[in-house]
Amino acid sequence: MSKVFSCSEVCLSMQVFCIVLLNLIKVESAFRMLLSRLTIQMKIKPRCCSTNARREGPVHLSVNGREFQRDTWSNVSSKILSHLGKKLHLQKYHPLSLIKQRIVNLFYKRFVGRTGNPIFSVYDDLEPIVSIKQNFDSLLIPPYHQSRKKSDCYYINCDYLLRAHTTAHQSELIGMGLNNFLVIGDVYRRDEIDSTHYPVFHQVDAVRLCGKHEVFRSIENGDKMAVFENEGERTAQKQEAHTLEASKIMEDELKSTLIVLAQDLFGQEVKYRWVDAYFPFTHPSWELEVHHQDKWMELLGCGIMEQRILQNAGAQDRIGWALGLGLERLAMCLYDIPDIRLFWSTDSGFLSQFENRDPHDCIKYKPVSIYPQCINDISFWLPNDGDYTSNDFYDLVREIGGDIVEQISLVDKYFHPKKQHTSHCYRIVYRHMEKTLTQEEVNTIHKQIEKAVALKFNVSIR
Ligand code: FA5
Ligand code: MG
Repeated sequence: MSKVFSCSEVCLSMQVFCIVLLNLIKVESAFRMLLSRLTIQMKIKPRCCSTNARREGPVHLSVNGREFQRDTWSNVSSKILSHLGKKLHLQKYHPLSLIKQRIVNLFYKRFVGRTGNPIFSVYDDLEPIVSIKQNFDSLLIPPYHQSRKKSDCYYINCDYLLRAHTTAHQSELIGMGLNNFLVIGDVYRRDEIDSTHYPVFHQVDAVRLCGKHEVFRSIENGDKMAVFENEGERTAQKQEAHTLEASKIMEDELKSTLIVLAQDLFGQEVKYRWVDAYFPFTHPSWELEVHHQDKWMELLGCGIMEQRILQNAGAQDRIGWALGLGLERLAMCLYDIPDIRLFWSTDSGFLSQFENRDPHDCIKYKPVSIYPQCINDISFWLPNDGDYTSNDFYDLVREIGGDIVEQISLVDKYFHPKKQHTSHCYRIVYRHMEKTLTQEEVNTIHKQIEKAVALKFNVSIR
């Protein structure tokens, strides 16, 4: 028997049906939306990364107080990152800082404005974290150039890396309107490991841009000459945009500056040679080599800046030269430092050899012993006669301690207002070149020094 529904029952069934249908439609549209979002996300690739470059999960990297997302390009280790804040070139009396000052002084002296003031400005504390654009694109380095490879650089992720050269800041500084500047800082490269290579080293870049009047300032009828030419040709000697005259004058200024620099550092008699080179950001390009200890050593790379870089940075009415040199190689030659790792040493036996020295002093590094240091302090009231100088004390210590005294420094001065007496505290660092000194051996010598001080200066040891 067929079931007959009442009118109210039919209405209720219809209502339930409609609600179920509506809910199904809602679920379906939500599902569609989710699907379309997923599709969009899958279609968008990260800006410069290869497919799947982003790693899954929120893995972050903290560098210099900034947070970066890790991806498959990230290859900086915590060991490399630990070098970031060291800034050896800014540490007073560090050998790299001494050489840096010498180079800066030369540029200050050689390039002065109408009023006699230096025209070069110095940027030695720019952040070493740079973008792909800064390190490569802005310098016209081709997309598949070897220097961009993950095997050659320290990448933070696919967008940022630790600068591989100080040239990374060139385009930005020109864009800010600068014409003459030096950039000095730490650079990071994955390279072989030996006594002359270290993954972190220091470079100086110099850039000089000149307008027409500066280029031809010392040429008769210079105002009739041109820096640029239309439909010019690129040859081994010049770029298509430049006249041969302008390019040659800039080349001459660049090369003569660098010869003066080489002579300032290595002496007037230094033997040097120019070697043709290639950089994507300069043309023509050269390397300067100097003859040192029977070997030719590459000191720097340089050239006439690619005009397209100047155009992109808004300095299209100027022509420029640029150079980049490594500070470690220079310092190793000048100071006879045998191993590049020594620059990172915090051993006072190394650092004290450069302390209180002038950038223009001739300093020759003496190898530090591999045996440990022993440190003892000595304090005494100074003699009342007023003739005493710390050097008197240093001589006496040298006389008694001989070569096992590696370093002496005045670590504390104290003036007693009632007694009107001054006291000095000196720290003596003992270290033998051929053996480990025992504390007992050091104490014996230290006692002899105390006795000699008391006797010679007629003072009492505190
Ligand atoms: C460059 O880094 C270019 N940016 C230089 C440049 C700037 C050229 C502006 C033209 C215009 P290069 O990789 O050759 O070039 O390095 C320049 C200098 O850094 C070298 O001449 C050398 O003195 C030093 N240098 C390079 N690699 C090392 C290293 N692994 N260890 C120590 N010093 C290095
Ligand atoms: Mg080179």
